Amino acid sequence: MAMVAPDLLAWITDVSKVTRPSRVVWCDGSKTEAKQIAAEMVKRQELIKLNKRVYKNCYLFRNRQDDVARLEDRTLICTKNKDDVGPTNNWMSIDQAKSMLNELFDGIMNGRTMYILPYIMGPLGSKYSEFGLEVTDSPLVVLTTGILTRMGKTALKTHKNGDKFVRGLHSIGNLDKQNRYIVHFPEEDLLMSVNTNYGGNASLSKKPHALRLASVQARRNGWLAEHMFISEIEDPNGKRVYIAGALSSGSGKTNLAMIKPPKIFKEWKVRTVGDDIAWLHNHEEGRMIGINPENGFFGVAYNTGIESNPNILNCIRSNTLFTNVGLTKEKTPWWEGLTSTVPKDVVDWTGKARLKTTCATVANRNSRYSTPLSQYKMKSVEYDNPDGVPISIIIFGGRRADLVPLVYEAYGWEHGILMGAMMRVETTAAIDTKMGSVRADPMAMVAFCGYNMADYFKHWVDFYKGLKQKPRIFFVNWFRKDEKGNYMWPGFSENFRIIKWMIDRLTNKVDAIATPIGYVPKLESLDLRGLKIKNKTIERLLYVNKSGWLEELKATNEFFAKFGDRIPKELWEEYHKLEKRLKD
Ligand code: SAT
Ligand code: MN
Repeated sequence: MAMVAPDLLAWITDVSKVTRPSRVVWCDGSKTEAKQIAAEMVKRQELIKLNKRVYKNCYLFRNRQDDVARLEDRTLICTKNKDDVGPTNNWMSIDQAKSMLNELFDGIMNGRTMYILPYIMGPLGSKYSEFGLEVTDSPLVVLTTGILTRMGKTALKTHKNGDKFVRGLHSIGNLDKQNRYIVHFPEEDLLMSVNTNYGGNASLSKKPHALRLASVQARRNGWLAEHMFISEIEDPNGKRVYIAGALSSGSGKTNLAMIKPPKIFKEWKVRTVGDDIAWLHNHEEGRMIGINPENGFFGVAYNTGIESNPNILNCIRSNTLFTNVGLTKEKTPWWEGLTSTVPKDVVDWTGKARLKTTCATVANRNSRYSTPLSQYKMKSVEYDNPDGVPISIIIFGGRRADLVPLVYEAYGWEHGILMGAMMRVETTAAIDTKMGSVRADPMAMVAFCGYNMADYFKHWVDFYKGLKQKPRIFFVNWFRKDEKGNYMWPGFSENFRIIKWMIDRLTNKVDAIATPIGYVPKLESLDLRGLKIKNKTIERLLYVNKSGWLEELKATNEFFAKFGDRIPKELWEEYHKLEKRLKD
């Protein structure tokens, strides 16, 4: 490839000396290139081409069975001072990590092709965007990065010799789980991942760059890198509001970003700017501005269907790469929720026939689709706007079977930040760990904040303080269950009613009730037309259980205690105010 800046070449030379690939390919990001790489994979039986009549230019990839989710205990952050990463991250000294990795990467690409992927996170020509270079021996990563980022020639041109850039080195290795590591060196913008091939572990532009490294840079430079979707809501008069929401992985963040309002709101439009990551800045005029650094969606396929996300179904009918879903006889992808009955003769995500399998589900619970944002019909045109969009509402939320109301609103921004910092949620299939246990996941960032979370909370406080127009902060929980274990709120499209309530709150159109934990909607202020739900159920969904919340505060106290005296005083003040309200 012509015109490669000397600093990029120098790094590639260094990396090649260690990994010793047999072939080096600079990726140009073209369709032809992706097709050719896919064709080679199909020939090697690493990839399955799907039925082109119904899934045009779509493929299925099966990850190895022990490599289908992020691996948190093998995710390391290496810094000079251990305290800088804090108790929620795994630290290793830079020297120890480098000597371990040098050994693991030694000759690792022997006999393989090394692909070089220049990419930018964020719209072309945006001052908020960042350039990175991932080196990988995984053709899967090439295809995924091609869909999820702006990758190739155009990206390469934006880099000038001497400018900072993020360096990512990845190898599938032999997928040895004992030696599987995802390692971050935030002080030198360096990422290394080995013996991995699953999405967030191997595609370094996504969580490793756009969140873990970016969060560190963001703190240094006065912005925020967040695990948030961004959506554009247009009311019947054409007025647009942008909301950003942090929900833990596997809690319906993508579905919420793409929500289709129920019939009675058909004059409202929801368009998507991003579904997973938001970079938030303080604009010169004091508004919060957000961009989506990505260029595609890496959504959970399992349980995605006409009810949970009707909008995405068309989008994933072309140019989409599926991972770990089932395969029908007609060579179409299948997962639970796509249709109501399991197709006869379907092969499960491990490649086995239904009758012979030991898998409980046809698709893996963390099966995914990678699909280009540009072809999503309900995208906001602003997703590609270098200036970003102004954010008016921040949402936090996660999966909780009890305690946390359907929605509540912060009394003020400091209180809102505490709400995010106190967030505790049930774990999901997105991480390689026990599902369903409750853990602290502040701002849905516990797995993605690249530095000490106490400092992160302080940074949130400082950032918000600097905003002249402060977005209001809300908390949602779509996942409350009754005694029988049934969901009490219908969720999906109906969640739009809650979004609408938030928007009405901005203009003080609707009333709320002050409770110890924040404002909850007055029953009459929720637009429930056309929804069959008992008032009693809504009341229960909005009920604030004081003793339960005092228990929750204890858990937060224990969590905060892990950070010693580093938790900012603003949060403690809010904490004590909340405690007092609960005890009164
Ligand atoms: O981390 S991934 O990007 O693979 C998916 C997620 O957990 O959000
Ligand atoms: Mn995510």
